[in-house]
Amino acid sequence: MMSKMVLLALLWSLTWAAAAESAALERAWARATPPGVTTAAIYGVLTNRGDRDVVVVSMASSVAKTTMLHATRIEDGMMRMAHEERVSIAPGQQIVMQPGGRHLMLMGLVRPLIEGEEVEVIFNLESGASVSGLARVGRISQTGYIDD
Ligand SMILES: [Cu+2]
Repeated sequence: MMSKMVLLALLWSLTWAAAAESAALERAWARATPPGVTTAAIYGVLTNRGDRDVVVVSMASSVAKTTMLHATRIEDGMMRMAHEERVSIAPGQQIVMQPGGRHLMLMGLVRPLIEGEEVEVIFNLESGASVSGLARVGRISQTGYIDD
């Protein structure tokens, strides 16, 4: 009787986890960083695969003290970056992070990003769930995601 209840609880939690896991980070990449550089950007596509809005409220990465979403705008001919605190993605929609546009800004790198490695990024959602993904680190001169 007890084990049946535990099993039911486990099944319920698995179902809940599957329903919450409704977004995915794909084609994520970053450039390797030269020694001494303390900031980096991660690019990629975050897609809402679920049937309700996904609201991203914060990000984290083990390689940086601070990770946040930045938008890039041109103001008076100057490129400026603005922190986006809360981003809502409707079902089937995505946010595209690419050079010159939105990006994940890593500040206070705890170590350089090394070409060939993968860096984990975590998106914390308003629901309390989180989505993690891996960004491939390419050359310092890389301009986009490189397929296998
Ligand atoms: Cu930035």
